Amino acid sequence: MSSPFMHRCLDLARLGAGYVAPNPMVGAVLVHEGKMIGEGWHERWGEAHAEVNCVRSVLPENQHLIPYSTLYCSLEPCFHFGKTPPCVDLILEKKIPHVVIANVDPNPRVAGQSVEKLRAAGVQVETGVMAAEGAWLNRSFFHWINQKRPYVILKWAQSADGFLGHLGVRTAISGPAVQRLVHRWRHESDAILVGTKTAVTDNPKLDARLHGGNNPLRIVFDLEKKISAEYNILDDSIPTWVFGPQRDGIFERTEFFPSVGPLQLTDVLQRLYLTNRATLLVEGGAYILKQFIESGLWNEIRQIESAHTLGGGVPAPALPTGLVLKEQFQLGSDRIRIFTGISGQV
Ligand code: AOF
Ligand code: ZN
Repeated sequence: MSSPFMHRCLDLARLGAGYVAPNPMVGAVLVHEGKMIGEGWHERWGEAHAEVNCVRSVLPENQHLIPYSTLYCSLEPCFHFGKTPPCVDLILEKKIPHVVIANVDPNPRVAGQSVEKLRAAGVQVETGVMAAEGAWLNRSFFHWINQKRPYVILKWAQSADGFLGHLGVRTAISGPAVQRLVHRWRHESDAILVGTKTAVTDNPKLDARLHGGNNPLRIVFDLEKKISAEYNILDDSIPTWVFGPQRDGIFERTEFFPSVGPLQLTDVLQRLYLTNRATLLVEGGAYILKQFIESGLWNEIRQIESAHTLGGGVPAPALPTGLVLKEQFQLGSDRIRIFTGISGQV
């Protein structure tokens, strides 16, 4: 069931992308007789929730309308005292008679209790309005809460003839518009991971400078100490985890995790989960992507395909079977396709 007001909530929610994780992105609007009199969203982790910002935005001359209005929220209002008081109590205090919700909050501290409390107080509550769109928007949060693991996005750019690049040489595949998009994806992720070869061949900074906003944690595998100190990833400018032996030198933001035995991707994911990181973006290269695909430890694939051919090089990973194409669009001469696994894996 589509609703223009819930649509607006979801658009507002999205403005929090990259700033609220591991919290969900949430938007709220207050509607009186078909007119919006307030709107707000959860803007930053630890700060006011969407409902609070929405109620605060109502102009003084409209405040008397609040007890006759409908509150649309993309997520069930919270029930708990977290960093802010419960939104459910704000709704009751403001005597809002009707609440429309996209998704019930899977957080065990909420989990339907606010819906019950509102109904018990005589508030009319509808749930499930644009629930699929809400669940897609907050797929990382839902996965992180329900599966106790970060949501893993595999990203790669390939030539029209299916190559990631020339062996051992930094190879430009996609155009400048895609580069900016990838920096947005980085900003929206909590961590980015690359393998040793990518760190050495491409020497990426793995920051979000072309977009701005937050830089995610950088993660690199360097089990055999092949990345020398001059590489960007070891510049200590951004929090970084290196899975490999400790290095000499003074590091303030770089942590080393010497591993005993072969590296377990599940250890990395567990460490991310425990440090409240809900989205991991894996940026290659071929070997690392294959490891994630073969172990089934992924949720989404973002494949960028250029219109140009390379004529040879490192082959792009084969797409797993049974994918669902969720979104596709063109940026310059590049095609972007976003897939999930057959179950949606959300
Ligand atoms: C809402 N409205 O806008 C959001 C909600 O640490 P806290 O206090 O910010 O609480 C975070 C939890 O609250 C989060 O895990 C999720 O269950 C819910 N998020 N709830 O009523 C909002 N962002
Ligand atoms: Zn709340």
